[in-house]
Amino acid sequence: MKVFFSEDHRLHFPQAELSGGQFVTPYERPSRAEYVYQRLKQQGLRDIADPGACDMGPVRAMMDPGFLAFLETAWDQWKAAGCAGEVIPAAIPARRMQMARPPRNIDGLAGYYCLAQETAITGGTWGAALSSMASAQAAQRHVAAGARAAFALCRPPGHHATADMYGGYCFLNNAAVVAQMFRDQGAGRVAVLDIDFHHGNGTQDIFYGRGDVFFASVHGAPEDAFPYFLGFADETGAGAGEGATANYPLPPGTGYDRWSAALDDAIARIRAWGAEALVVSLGVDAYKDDPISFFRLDSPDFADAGRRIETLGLPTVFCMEGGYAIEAVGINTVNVLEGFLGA
Ligand code: OKP
Ligand code: ZN
Repeated sequence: MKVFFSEDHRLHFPQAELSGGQFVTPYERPSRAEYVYQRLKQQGLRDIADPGACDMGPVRAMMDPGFLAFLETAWDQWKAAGCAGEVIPAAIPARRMQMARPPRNIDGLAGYYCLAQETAITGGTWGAALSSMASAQAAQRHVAAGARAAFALCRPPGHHATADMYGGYCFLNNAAVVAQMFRDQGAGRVAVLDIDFHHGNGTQDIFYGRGDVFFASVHGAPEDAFPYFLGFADETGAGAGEGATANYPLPPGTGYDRWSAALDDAIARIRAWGAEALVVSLGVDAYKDDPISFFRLDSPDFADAGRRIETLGLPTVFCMEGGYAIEAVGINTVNVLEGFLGA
């Protein structure tokens, strides 16, 4: 399986994550990608290419222009305003406040485009987010050209980002753009299967009203887990998208039996729906030792999950999302790919 990976992910290395009322070293750190890269090579998945530049066409077509302009200039505006630290807004519009009036003030503007304040923007964030998107796009082009599957080693991840919000360590929604690229190239129906521990709220939001992209997510129940405010089982799509969203929220302590039953159901839904291409939001934070999650999957379970996903028989783009048990992230991610390959 061909892999796309950009060293430019290192441009995004914030020092601060708001956690438990303190600033801690971010869980989403560059070494995550390095461990996956090393494990790929160790396991013989050595066909690893730099993706080249991000194609801004599909990004601009899907995302809010004001949001993109904000991401690109946030650091410079923050510094120009005399702010000493990384970009972390203090205030976010909440119930009954104005949702359509982006402020001029950069602290206000950052809050306007932010969905979770743990995620800092730095001078390198925009470049890293573009490089992550470039890997996803290159993987999509590789599959569109005839490969059965490809792996985009995306960092930073993307599935929490909407068309107009960043947060949850995500800035640009790689998986959503890949799904849309398949549609633009002629696939009638595309599915996104999100197996990251966290609900893919951004991807769901982008496709919620559409009947051409199916979204399925197996994740920690929102009552107990980030992103808290989306990912309930009764969210099934709206309008033309009614029935094209499937959520499998699962409780603390969920092990592979229950998790894989949800995965099987999601796979059956995608099969029955008639998807022609598949995008997998591949997070491995369902792992038992993940420091910010509460499922109990073990490393061999990830290989079994990859095997089950393969049974769909679809052209498949894997986009890296989360996973924070640093060394195990490499093993578990590559296990999914190897399970898919039948290795
Ligand atoms: C991103 B992805 C830790 C709380 C972290 C944000 C989690 C973002 C997960 N103090 N909250 O889906 O893996
Ligand atoms: Zn996650």
